[in-house]
Amino acid sequence: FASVLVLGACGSDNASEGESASGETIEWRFGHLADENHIWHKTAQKFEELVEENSDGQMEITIYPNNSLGGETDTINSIQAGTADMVISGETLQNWAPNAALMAVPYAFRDLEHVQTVVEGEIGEQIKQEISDEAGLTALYYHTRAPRNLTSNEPIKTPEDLKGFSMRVPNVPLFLDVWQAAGASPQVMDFNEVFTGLQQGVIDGQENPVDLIQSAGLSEVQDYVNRTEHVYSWIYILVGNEQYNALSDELKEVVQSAAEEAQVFGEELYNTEIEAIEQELVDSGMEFVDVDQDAFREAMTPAVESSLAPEQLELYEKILAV
Ligand code: CS2
Repeated sequence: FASVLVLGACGSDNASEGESASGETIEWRFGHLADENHIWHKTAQKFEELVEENSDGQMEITIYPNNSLGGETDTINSIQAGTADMVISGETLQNWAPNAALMAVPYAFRDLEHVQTVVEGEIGEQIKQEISDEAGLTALYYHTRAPRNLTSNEPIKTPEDLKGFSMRVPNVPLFLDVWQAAGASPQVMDFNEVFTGLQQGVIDGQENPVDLIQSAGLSEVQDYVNRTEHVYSWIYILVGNEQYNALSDELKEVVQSAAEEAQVFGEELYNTEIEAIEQELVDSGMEFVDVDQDAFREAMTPAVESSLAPEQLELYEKILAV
């Protein structure tokens, strides 16, 4: 009996399958806003599978799609409070780390190659560090994103068409500023409230990449995708600093290597899936409208420059110069 007690007491060398050194299974709750068919969810499942397998069950990750763990901002607050553990987030983090705004500045990034160069370089590292310092979240891997487009029930080709147009934006102060400057009436709303808002006519439109337009089933309540392509950006998969730092070095290594594999998995999934989504939206009744992108850029850029603080402007200039 004594030998069992001793073995049980030392834990780590003899933890039975599925227990960490402390003998407890570490459970992470991972919330995000996309649906189960989305690239982000499939990549999150890959990450989950790798962590659970390679930790010999010492860690369990439960993924909550469709904002079923709460909206993006609420989930960030829950992680900071310790009642959730992981989230997919990006420019919304500017509410804690101002320079996260640079992840999604209208018309700052030329294309996804430009995004990748920035996120993999010193600017990306600086933003990641600030998110850790100011929001208490550790970025594990990221997804580059298709461009954001404006959806509506009347074609919108220039900012002139935005008069009286009420639209939803995510909890991103910079987005409120630029869409107001362009002539729309933007309001903040959680992503999972957008469909109902459109269905009930509370809002006339919203803006998102085609994959999230599809994920939220917006073809049922929106007729047009106006190719503003106003934001190329990236988004992080994040865990709370405290949750991550509580791991043993061995489990940190398991999480890091799972994140590296998930990064590659997500990139491959994006490359194979994103092209088909536009046609799927057309097949479900949406019409893609070419717009005067220069007019939108000219309408939004002054608002970008007046909305950003000096340090953010410095990074903005650096991004433009990459
Ligand atoms: C989504 C989010 O809610 C939305 O519109 O596109 O991913 C959005 O980009 C968040 O603000 C990211 O932090």
